[in-house]
Amino acid sequence: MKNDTIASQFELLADLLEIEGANPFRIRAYRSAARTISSASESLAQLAIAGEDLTQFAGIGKDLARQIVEFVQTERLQSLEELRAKVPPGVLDMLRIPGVGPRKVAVFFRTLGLRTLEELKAACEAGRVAELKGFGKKTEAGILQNIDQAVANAARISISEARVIAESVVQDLRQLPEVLQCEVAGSCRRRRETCGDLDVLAVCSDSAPAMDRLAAHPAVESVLLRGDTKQRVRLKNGVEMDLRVVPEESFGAAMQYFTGSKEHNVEVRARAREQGLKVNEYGVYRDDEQIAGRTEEEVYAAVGLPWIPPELRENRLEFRWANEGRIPELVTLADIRGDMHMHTTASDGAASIEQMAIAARERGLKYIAITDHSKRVSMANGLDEERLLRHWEEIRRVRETIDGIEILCGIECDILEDASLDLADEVLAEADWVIAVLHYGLRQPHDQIMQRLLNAIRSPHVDIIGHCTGRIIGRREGADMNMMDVLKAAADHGVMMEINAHPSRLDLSEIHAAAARDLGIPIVISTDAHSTDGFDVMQYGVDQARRAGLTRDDVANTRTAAEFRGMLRSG
Ligand code: DGT
Ligand code: CA
Ligand code: CA
Repeated sequence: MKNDTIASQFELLADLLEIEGANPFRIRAYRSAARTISSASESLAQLAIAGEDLTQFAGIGKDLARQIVEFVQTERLQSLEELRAKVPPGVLDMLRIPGVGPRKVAVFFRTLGLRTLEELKAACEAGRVAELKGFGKKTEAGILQNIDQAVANAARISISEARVIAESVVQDLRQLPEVLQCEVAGSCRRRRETCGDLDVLAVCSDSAPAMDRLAAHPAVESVLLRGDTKQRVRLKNGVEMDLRVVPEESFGAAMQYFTGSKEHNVEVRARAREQGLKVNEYGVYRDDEQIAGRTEEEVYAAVGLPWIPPELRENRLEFRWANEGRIPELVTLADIRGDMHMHTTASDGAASIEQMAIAARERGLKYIAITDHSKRVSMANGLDEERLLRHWEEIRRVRETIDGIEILCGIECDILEDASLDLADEVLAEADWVIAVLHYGLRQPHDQIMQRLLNAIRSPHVDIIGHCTGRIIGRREGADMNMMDVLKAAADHGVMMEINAHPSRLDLSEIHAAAARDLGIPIVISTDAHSTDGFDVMQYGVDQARRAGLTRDDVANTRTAAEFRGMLRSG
């Protein structure tokens, strides 16, 4: 269990307490514990399991230590369950509105008695929020403007959250002797950026134990519907999950059908029809005879198609590739050899250069770039020229002491609002690796954003543009840019493009990553790790690359360190 998972429980506890109107000291204690936990470099779960005294951490007293152990051992927190029972899930959804925190939500819930986003919207429209003490017309208008987005987001979760829950359910169900096969389907299997609900399929000798087991899973809040072959549950995070029990001879057909996408399935069915066949979730049929259905391969083969990786099933290019017999061999996590974007304690990371390098080596990486923030990002303790030069010296020192991994001296350099770079050219010229990024002024007009990106691309020191659009999925739109023009400039100047693997960014999108590949731009998949756990997100970046149809050759950090260095502009 990750520190962030534990920390998020205490953040949620603090939010719920604040909404409840609890003692501010208690709320602050939980928040500070959450911060301590998420920035700890050791695994709290491992310490808890080893029986270590957790009160050694600042801000963690006896009671909190006991709760951490409880959560690590049972995946539940009694205190959290009790609070959840008092606050309706729709009230927590209000926290997803930009600019609305627990203090405001407390007023909506306790003063106005609002229980859902819809009720809050109606209250704003009726002017009741503007009348509240400490609010006003401007706040009310802001909420109204953002609430529809929050309604849309409330219904979808990130791919990382989806995968953790879906895979835990599947592992759990597979333990039952009555469960013969069990897999995740739907958008989660296609690795979309977000999932609206989760779809799980199983073959069972008896479906009742599987349904009981799902109902008892720690992530499940309640059972919404239960039949002989289908159960729908509501999860604690607000999304729903379907468990479908299908006959063994239909498992492949059901996987194919429920993996989707709908658009992909429409085309599969059309192809089947052309051959006088019928496809549904039970199998492929000629007249009334089932000719395939047990495996997906069989289903695709029966309609004259090769098996298509789920990440490509969006009815974009996969059928054309299938016709031409060239479904790409997609890049895999095992192909990745380097990670070119990460932070240390020099800026806002939780681990030292050494700790990051060792953790990267443990994950099998052969090279990394340390890329702390530049000075504009003052709240992340960004580095000015002088500190950066000293930091690089430190990196070179560490380099001498660690075998088996190359460490490049890098920097994540802000592209300032006036389109200049945050650090002097002489210093950037000394770097092994410069990532240029937009952090501030993302809402500037189109022309200014383009000016900034194009200026950075023209700088001879910039190797790559990081998280190009600046979007935060579900929370913040990317900057207003013409991506094709950005990519063309990058191709002209030999600048690479990053797929930022963090599940809240996944920037480039799969569409933009495919466009970059078409222009011959080397793509680098990077974790942007802020701790040693941060390396774990590489898989999500690889999934995004797979959805773009990228092969190992398209991804620069699958190369050896020497090959990678040979691809840099500076040579
Ligand atoms: P989501 O849940 O919005 O993230 O996206 P999906 O793709 O998981 O969609 P979902 O859960 O509604 O359905 C799962 C799959 O089942 C979907 O990708 C294709 C298949 N499916 C569901 N309903 C239909 C339908 O009405 N027609 C067709 N052709 N396929 C469907
Ligand atoms: Ca789904
Ligand atoms: Ca579904």
